Amino acid sequence: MKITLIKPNIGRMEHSLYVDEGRMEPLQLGVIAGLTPPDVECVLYDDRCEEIPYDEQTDLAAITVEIYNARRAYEIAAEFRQRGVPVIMGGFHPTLAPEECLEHADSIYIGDAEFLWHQVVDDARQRRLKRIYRARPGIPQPGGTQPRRDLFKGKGYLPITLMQFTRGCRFACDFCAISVFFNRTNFVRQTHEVLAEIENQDRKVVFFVDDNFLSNHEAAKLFLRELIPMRIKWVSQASIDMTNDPELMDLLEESGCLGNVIGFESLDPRNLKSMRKASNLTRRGWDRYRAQCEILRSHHLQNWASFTLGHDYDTVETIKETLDFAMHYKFCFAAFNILMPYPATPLYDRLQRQGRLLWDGKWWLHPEYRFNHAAFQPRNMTPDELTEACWHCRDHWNRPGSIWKRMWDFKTHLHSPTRLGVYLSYNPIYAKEAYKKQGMLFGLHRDSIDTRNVSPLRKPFSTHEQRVQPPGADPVSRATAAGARGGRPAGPEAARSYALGRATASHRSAGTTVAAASNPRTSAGGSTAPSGRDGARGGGGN
Ligand code: B12
Ligand code: SF4
Repeated sequence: MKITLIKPNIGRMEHSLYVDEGRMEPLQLGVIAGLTPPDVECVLYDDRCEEIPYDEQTDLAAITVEIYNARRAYEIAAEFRQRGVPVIMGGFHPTLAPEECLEHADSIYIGDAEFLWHQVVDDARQRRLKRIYRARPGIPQPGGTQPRRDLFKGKGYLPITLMQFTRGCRFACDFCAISVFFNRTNFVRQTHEVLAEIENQDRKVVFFVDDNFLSNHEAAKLFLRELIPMRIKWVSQASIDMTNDPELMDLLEESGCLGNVIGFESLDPRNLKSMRKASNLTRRGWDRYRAQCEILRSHHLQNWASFTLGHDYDTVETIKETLDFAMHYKFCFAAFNILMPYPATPLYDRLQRQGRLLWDGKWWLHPEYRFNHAAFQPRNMTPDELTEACWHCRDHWNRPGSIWKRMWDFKTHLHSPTRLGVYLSYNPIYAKEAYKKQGMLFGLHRDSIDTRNVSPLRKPFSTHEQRVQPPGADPVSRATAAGARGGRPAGPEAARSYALGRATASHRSAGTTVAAASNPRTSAGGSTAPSGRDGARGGGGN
């Protein structure tokens, strides 16, 4: 038997496939191949960098699906199914939006592959796949399953090994898909199994892709003590409450930690409270992360600050202040992400109840939705203003002058040649990808997914409305009133700008071009497509 493992791309530039030059190994597919009995042949195709040979013989296509690549995943599934190849989808999106995925696959897999994949393989051998496999989340790779890293060779991934120490997180931030998927639980691997996996690969730089590497401080300390003799350099993702624990901070430094993705999310404690970001609120009182940032710097950590922007107390001005904050602390990287409503999260449910979801409530399926555009009606600005404010931060952050200015920190980037190397090699890559990805469309074919029936949530309206009531007014009536008024007129120039997407320098400086309707099948209004670049990561995590 042969199984074809697929990692879908997010989408396309205006007229061609987007090739992610900062792509990393698709660890989940390596793990699934590692769980597959050796008599079954596994091949891996990564849509981010290569053509998928649909006509090659195979017995099962197994696709890993996240919300951002769902539309593309459905297109890929359709190709296989047309050729009679059964398709199974697994990952975050099938787990959090199973009914939608079932419309596009023969079978869906809920939860972690470790627990029922063997049954999928058996059923596939007998050509009796079930419609749904319901597995649980749990300790990753129990028994020391080794990912099939040989499948990653020759695909041009960044030279960094992806690995897991834990999965899940104990916190419950209201926008976070992790918290829902893992039900606020953090699952920790056996230390000796992780150490064996480090020994089994040949790189000295590891990215622990944990949702919150430091969710459990005591487990992390035990692991870090054992990690010190391995003499590797590593990065991960972790919550900022690490700075409350001096012993943990020392161990991070001693074990070779170069830095972590940290969810700062917001500089306004009212936002942090309303999103339930417990990890970021200290009893010491609010000092805009000053104490935490100094502790991080004193351990020479090169952090990747991640912000979610568009919370209810945010304004255009406070969003722009986030850029000043990030520049002040000279973070290694920063992601200025628009707050995104992911299905099954408390944030999504709240915005849905309040009638504030845009793009028919399913932005990830909408043929006109573009990467890094607002997908809900913010409280204190229009969706376009939110999109543009985030673009402003992202654009300024990724400019060469910014990279140059931020480099001058002797406690972090200039503390050692390795750190400077990381700073100088990865900043240009991420900046380039950020500019490329901004405003990208999802999927390759505009009409491949029929969105007429995917809108149980609300009638579409333009994303272009102006603020119509003062902050704090009922968002439902505000959004509806704004929708009824429609947006700025969309003329031929607007249509052209939209077709061009982001691309031009004048778009970058103007920040705004008028775009097409929120749903071309049902509306003729306009929306805004700012040009620009993307801030790499975020939308939940740590
Ligand atoms: C590392 C990581 C990244 C890396 C990239 C890694 C890579 N290889 O390319 C970076 C930092 C670049 C990144 C970027 C982004 N990421 Co990311 N990322 C992660 C993270 C933390 C870990 C992924 C991982 O490798 N995990 C280890 C593997 C083994 O676990 P897994 O993927 O969950 O797979 C297991 C199960 O889900 C299941 N499974 C998965 N697929 C399949 C398929 C089949 C057939 C079966 C049976 C089972 C199965 O079994 C696997 C083994 O247990 C996840 C969170 C998470 N826990 O997965 C977020 C996550 C996937 N990312 C997310 C997002 C939003 C993004 C960005 C869009 C952020 C942004 N705004 O730019 C970008 C773009 C992603 C893209 N598609 O290009 C979201 C997706 C939300 C959602 N609802 O789908 C997640 C869930 C984080 C979150 N907090 O919500 N990301
Ligand atoms: S955002 Fe981070 S800290 Fe909050 S629940 Fe998600 S992973 Fe945990």
